[in-house]
Amino acid sequence: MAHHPQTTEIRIIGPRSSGKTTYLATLAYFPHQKELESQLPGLTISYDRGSETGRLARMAEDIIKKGAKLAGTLKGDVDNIPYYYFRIKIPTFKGLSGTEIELTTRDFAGKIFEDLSTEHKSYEIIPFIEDLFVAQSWMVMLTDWEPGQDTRLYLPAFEKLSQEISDREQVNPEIKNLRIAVVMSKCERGEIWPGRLEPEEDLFKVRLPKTYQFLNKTFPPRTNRLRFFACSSFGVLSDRTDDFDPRPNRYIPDDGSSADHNAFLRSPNQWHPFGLISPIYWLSTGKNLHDQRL
Ligand SMILES: Nc1nc2c(ncn2[C@@H]2O[C@H](COP(=O)(O)OP(=O)(O)OP(=O)(O)O)[C@@H](O)[C@H]2O)c(=O)[nH]1
Ligand SMILES: [Mg+2]
Repeated sequence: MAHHPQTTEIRIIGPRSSGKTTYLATLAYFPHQKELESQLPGLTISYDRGSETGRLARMAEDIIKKGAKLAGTLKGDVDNIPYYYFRIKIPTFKGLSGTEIELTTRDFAGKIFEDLSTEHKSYEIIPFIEDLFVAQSWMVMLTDWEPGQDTRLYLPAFEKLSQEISDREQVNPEIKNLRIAVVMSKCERGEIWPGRLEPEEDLFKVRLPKTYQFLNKTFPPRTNRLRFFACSSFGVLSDRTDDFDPRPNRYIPDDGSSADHNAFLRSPNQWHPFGLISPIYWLSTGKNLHDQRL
């Protein structure tokens, strides 16, 4: 175990309803702590219960667990966006040395990511972009696989961000240390199952080809500046290998609303999220955690 915790500051951005707040609330509540404890003793997530992070955990308990969904995050003013602090301990396993991460995060409203791709909004988002560069790590959470989104929304937003990165690198070489985790959320969706997933090849390259090409060219894998991940805050109904029930742990209202944007947790007693910690681990250490549970 490392003696000095790694401190990592992350900004979470991504389009509306991509699952950012649900991700953080699930990370705070960590519903599968007990299951994981027996398999990975020493894995713990802690924070001050009385803080904003504690409020997140209570949102998971009072809203998500009861089969409702969180309200969309308001764009607000950059100074009013809360900071969430977590301490994540990861035990030594599978040849990876354990670590302790002191994590600071902020969750941006989806509207901000969407404004990145809109030229005439660029003035409004300057303070948010400034704040992105306060952190060394970004998590960009995406969810839509509709082909239109690839070129209409994601590509222009990433072009804008990478333009900002290269402009600022000229004057501040430290920005070369910035890492970006691009995370596909809600991956319990039937198209992919945990354990059969190579997010980069099976998901991003196929579903979001233009965005993928651009990112792969701008941040080539050898630079270790950008990686692709997949997660699900809801998970599937069972994650036991001897009783593999791959049904997504979600229900979709039958009012015709989009499955990608409007799902609820189905069975709170079988709540096994996956892929929540891997992007944080990589952002913090630059190394990959090859474990789908995490
Ligand atoms: N199927 C599924 N739905 C999810 C998952 N995580 C979140 N959702 C649903 O996605 C919708 C949006 O979730 P939010 O967490 O509010 O999304 P957000 O990115 O914070 O949205 P904004 O605050 O508007 O930017 C809600 O209906 C959630 O229940 C998941 O892992 N799987
Ligand atoms: Mg939100």
